[in-house]
Amino acid sequence: MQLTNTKLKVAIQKSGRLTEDTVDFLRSAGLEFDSYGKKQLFSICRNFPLELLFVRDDDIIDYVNSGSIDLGIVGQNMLYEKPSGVKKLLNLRYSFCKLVIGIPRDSSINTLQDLEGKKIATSYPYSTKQYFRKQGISVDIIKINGSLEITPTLGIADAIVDLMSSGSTMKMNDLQLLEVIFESEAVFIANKDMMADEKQKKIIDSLLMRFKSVLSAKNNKYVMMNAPETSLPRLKKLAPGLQSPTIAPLAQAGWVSVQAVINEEIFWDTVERLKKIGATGIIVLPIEKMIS
Ligand code: PRT
Ligand code: ZN
Repeated sequence: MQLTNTKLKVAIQKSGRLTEDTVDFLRSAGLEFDSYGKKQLFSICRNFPLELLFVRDDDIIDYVNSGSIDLGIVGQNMLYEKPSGVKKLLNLRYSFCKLVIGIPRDSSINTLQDLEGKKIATSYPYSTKQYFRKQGISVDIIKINGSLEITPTLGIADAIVDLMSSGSTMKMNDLQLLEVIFESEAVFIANKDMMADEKQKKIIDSLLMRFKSVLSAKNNKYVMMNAPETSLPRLKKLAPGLQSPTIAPLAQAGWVSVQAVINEEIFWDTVERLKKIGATGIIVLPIEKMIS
């Protein structure tokens, strides 16, 4: 894209669980910027009108909401916890986690209703309050900033509401899952007034196009194979799995070469079906970008 005078600022987490995947994601979208050291607060994109600001994840929504930073990448959990006017532009398909209710394995609590009048430790007081209010269960919420998982053992709380990804922290602390409150992943957000300015909108649209092309590339594989000509009718029936296949004759009579894109979700299923109808020499390639 042509460099313009308009430059947008995007806030990303300085150092934490989102950082590495976010930097990788931005780089895979073709953005060139220097790696940053612990003390560095920002980095300027060399090939796109963008400035990256490295901040604590808790502050990203506030900065973007106030307009002091135009864009941000943050966990959706933060959007739920801090209701604001910021606009979610895109789910980024990494940093998956869930906000869950965890209870001690040996606890007498078996259902949500058993939590009535109980103490719940959490770093997500707003989401927790909303959830229990909706369920019509009254609980005592204790805001704790770290190491929630030890609060039941210390007798500070009867249950916790915390983020979980692999589940190993809960397991190691003899906690078990009672309920999932919501699911979360990294999201791309913008100040609500961003799209009103033509120049800014153009930059955001261009970024969104890059981001979407990275996401669809991740979601698809490119396959090449040889198949007997007689299998073509059945191969075409696989068409929903094979996006717009290219079919060309091979030098060997009665055989064709097929090239197609297969969606990751139905990849193995489709490959098995292809083998059943006689496809051989199946080669699978990753796709770097997919622009529609
Ligand atoms: O310093 P700063 O304030 O920027 O960072 P932070 O320490 O507050 O946040 P950080 O880096 O821990 O998390 C940033 C974001 O990563 C979160 O807002 C989520 O969107 C996302 N994320 C994804 C997670 C997890 N997975 C996660 N598992 N954030 C936290 N956890 C914690 C959870 O709280 C628990 O302590 O990891 C532990 C559980 O992990 P498992 O794998 O054992 O289940
Ligand atoms: Zn934080």
